[in-house]
Amino acid sequence: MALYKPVHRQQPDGPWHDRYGSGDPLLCAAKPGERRAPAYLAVNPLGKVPAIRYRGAIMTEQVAITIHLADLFPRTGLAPALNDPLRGPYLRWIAYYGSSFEPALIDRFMRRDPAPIGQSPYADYETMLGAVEAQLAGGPYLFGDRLTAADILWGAALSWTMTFGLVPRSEVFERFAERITSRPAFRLVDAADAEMAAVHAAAVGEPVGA
Ligand SMILES: N[C@@H](CCC(=O)N[C@@H](CS)C(=O)NCC(=O)O)C(=O)O
Repeated sequence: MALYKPVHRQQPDGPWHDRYGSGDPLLCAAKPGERRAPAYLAVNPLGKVPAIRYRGAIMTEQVAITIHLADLFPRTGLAPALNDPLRGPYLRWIAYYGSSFEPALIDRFMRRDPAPIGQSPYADYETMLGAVEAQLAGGPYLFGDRLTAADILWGAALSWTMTFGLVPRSEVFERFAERITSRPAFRLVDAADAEMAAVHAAAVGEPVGA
């Protein structure tokens, strides 16, 4: 499986190539310039990350990628099965992320009013976020004790949007984001990101984060 993500560039011989174990090079779109270069626009014409290539098929859109990866690795238990009553709510909250939360977030970031309620995909910001908070209030996860890929998506998103002040640091959001981002698997990926960023920075002779 090839992964295209923000921090890194092509590293076919790097340790991650082996770790993903797919025989596919790990391709990365590290910098805005690289994301708009023809090679990456052939992957995603929007120049956006993430994207994956799995068995020759390119896939973009984080919501779809989340669903697909969780389904591909059933041993993780992160995806309710098709006949599980939780499957519908699970898909609902993953889709809500892309269809309601993100448009609202961008309007908030741009200090724009939402479209009139009948046209806005998310009604209004407070209502949109209030629904997320209500869903999380019972905890510890979106669906009580059951951890799913939807939690991973939301935990990461709430963590960074609170950091940027776009989502208020309510107790419910903070507790949930901390619960997700402190998971050993999450920490492992964070460490891997830092490791790849360092390798990338050394390869291009730039400071990390440049
Ligand atoms: N519609 C895409 C949007 C992804 C997106 O907004 N990606 C951002 C990072 S999270 C990006 O690539 N920004 C960098 C850029 O446009 O250069 C999805 O849902 O996956």
